[in-house]
Amino acid sequence: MPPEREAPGRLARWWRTGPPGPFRPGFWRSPLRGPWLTAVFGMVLLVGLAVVVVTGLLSYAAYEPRLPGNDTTPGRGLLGFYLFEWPTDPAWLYRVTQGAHVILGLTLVPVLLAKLWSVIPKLFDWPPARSVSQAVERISLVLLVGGAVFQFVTGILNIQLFYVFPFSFYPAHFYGAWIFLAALVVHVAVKLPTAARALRSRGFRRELRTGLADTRPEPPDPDGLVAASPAEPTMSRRGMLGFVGGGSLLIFGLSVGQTLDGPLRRTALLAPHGRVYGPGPNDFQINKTAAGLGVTAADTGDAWRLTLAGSRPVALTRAELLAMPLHTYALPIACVEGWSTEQEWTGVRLADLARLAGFAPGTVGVTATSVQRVGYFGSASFSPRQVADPRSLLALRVNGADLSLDHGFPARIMVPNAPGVHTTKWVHRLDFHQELS
Ligand SMILES: Nc1nc2c(c(=O)[nH]1)N[C@H]1C(S)=C(S)[C@@H](COP(=O)(O)O)O[C@H]1N2
Ligand SMILES: [Mo]
Repeated sequence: MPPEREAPGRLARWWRTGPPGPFRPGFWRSPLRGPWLTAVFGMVLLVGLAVVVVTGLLSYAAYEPRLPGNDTTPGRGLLGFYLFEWPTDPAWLYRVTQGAHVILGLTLVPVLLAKLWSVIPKLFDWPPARSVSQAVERISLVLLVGGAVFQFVTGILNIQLFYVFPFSFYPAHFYGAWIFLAALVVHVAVKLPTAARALRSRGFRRELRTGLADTRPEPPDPDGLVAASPAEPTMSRRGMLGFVGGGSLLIFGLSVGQTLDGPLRRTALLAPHGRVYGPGPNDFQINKTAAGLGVTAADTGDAWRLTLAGSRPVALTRAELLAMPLHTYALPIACVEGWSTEQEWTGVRLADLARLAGFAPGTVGVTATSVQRVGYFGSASFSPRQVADPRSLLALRVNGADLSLDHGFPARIMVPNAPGVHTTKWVHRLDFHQELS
């Protein structure tokens, strides 16, 4: 036979059998893979990720992105449909929602990896598409898996303060969330019946009582998760669930301390924020030091004034501020990175400063600006409701001592339930204004 007639035949055969290795059905041999195991991991992820998604969307609302200068994702468009005025009560709410977002996200990493492991043969399905609907499903899985991996990787890099990605975290994590969420909704709608059937196919308790000797593969399934030629088990399903659950528990235990005050904070070995940061009352965590942001003694020394810009501009020295009525409240700093700490802040009410600038509290928002000249987060805007809350302070002291330079001396914003990023340090200017959106 002439070679030019033989070539298409070989190609056709190659196409039928697929490339060698992971594309061949016999390649994946774990006897534990199967729809039941995948469904168990899937259900844990579904519940956990629902909380991570909701707390993530709440975090965006907490940033009050409709106020001037606050939006880190200016092109949000319709994606801001759910925004609402972020409350000042309870003061600890963002501490809890953002702590849950980050710690639960970390805790789910082993489950996510196990879920991906359990379906990995599907990644090598051959031929690439048997029908149009199957092609669409596979493309949606690229968005689902890609979206999940992207969200976890950017989130974890951000909380580790590794800003190695060539884009800004906030818009990337925000848009990534919506792509992932859309793919997740489609995936759940398509797979829920299969997952429910799979979960009913074996008893969970019974599985927990089954040791290695009695571990058998699940019956062959139409999706081809179950190995065509399974190897001998080296681990029971119980062992697999214990391994993954134990990994999650370990990560939880090594990160939950970042939201606790007191000695247990040191158990947060996975968070780079549990260390000791300065003398006595000012000994609590600092991400950004004054030196790191180029804030000098000249910026914050005797020449420093607080300017109240408004209908009646006023400039105040720190001594004049200290002579005003001072109030003390225990308020948390709750960073988007998940760590938080409650301290006792003393300062002048933002409402009193609004009055001094000629405004009735409740009628004006405020933009606070730092002396800082480089880096992000040098200013933040607050709603009229936030300004009017009696616990909203321009803090001058913490835990009975003057603020240290690294904690924002001479003056720092503290607003109940505001995200940490808005507790602006080294404030030298407050612009009161009526704008709200
Ligand atoms: N001027 C200024 N204030 C700032 C920041 C900043 O970078 N510059 N960081 C904010 C962030 S992100 C948090 S979580 C809190 C606490 O950060 P710290 O640990 O650096 O004090 O301060 C906020 N205040
Ligand atoms: Mo932060």
